[in-house]
Amino acid sequence: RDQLNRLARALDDQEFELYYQPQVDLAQQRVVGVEALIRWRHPQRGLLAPGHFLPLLAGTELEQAIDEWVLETALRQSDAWRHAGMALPISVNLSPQSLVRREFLDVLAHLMQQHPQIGPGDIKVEVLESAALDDIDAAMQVMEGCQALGIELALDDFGTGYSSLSYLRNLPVDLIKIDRSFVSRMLESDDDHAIVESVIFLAGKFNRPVLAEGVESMAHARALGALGCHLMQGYGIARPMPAAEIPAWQRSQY
Ligand code: G
Ligand code: G
Ligand code: MN
Ligand code: NA
Repeated sequence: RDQLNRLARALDDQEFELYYQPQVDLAQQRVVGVEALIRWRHPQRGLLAPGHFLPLLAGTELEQAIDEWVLETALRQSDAWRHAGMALPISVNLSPQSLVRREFLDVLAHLMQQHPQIGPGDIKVEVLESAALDDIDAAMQVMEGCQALGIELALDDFGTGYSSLSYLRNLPVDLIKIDRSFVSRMLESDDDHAIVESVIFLAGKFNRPVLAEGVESMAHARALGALGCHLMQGYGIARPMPAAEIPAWQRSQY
C-alpha cells in the first residue's frame, strides 16, 4: 500500500524517465530503432531499474497509468526526433494486463489521434508471449487493433515461454526478439547456441525478421551474423541512454 502510494506520487511528480537502447542492423550498418526502457529517478536512491519497482505494480491500475505514461512519452519523443530530422522507430514495453484489456485500444487510439504525424512503424509494442497466454482472444483483439493503428508488434523474450511455436504461427507479430538469456550465453554454451540458431531458422521459415537482444560483445555480433541474424541490441552495441544522448551516439556510429 505504502509502496503503491509512493509510486503513484512518483508518477505525479514526474520521477519516471524513459531510457533508450539502440537497435541496429549490422549488415546494413544502420540504426533501425530504439527500445524505450523505464527508469525511476528516485530522489534519495538514485536511478532505479524496472526490477526495483515494476513487480510491485503487477495487475494494479497504477500499472495501467504507467503504460499510458510510457506511450505518451514515447509518442512525444517520436515527434521530437522527427522534427529534428531523425527517423527513429521506438519500441515500448507494456504490462501484460494492457495487452489483454480491450479498453486499452481506446486509450491507444486516442493517443495516436493526438499525434497525427506518427506514421506506420514509428511505434512498436513489445509483447511477452506469457502475457498473450493469459487470454488469447483478448490479446488477439488488442494486437490486431494495434496493427490497425499502424503500431507494429514485436514478440519479446522469445523462447522463454511454453507455447512459442504455436504463437509464432498464430500471433500477428512483425518481429521476433530472441531472449537475451540465450544470446548472452551462446558463445560458451552449445545448447544456447543451438536455441539461437533454431529461433533464427524458424523465424526465417515464418518470414518474420528476428532481432537478438543481449548482444554483449562484438564476438556475439559476429556469431549472430554467421547465423544470418543482423538485427541486434545489447551492451556490446550500446547501453540504454537518455533521449538527449541518442543523436550524438548515432552520429558517432554511422
Ligand atoms: O531496463 P531493464 O533491463 O532493467 O528492464 C528490465 C525489464 O523491465 C525488461 O524485461 C523490460 O521489458 C521491462 N521494462 C522496461 N521498461 C518497461 C516499461 O516501460 N514498461 C514495462 N511494462 N516493462 C518495462
Ligand atoms: O525483457 P526486455 O527485452 O524488455 O529487457 C530489456 C532489458 O535488458 C533492459 O533492462 C536492458 O537494460 C537489458 N539489456 C540490454 N542489453 C543487455 C545486454 O547486452 N546484456 C544484459 N545482461 N542485459 C541487457
Ligand atoms: Mn523488451
Ligand atoms: Na526481452
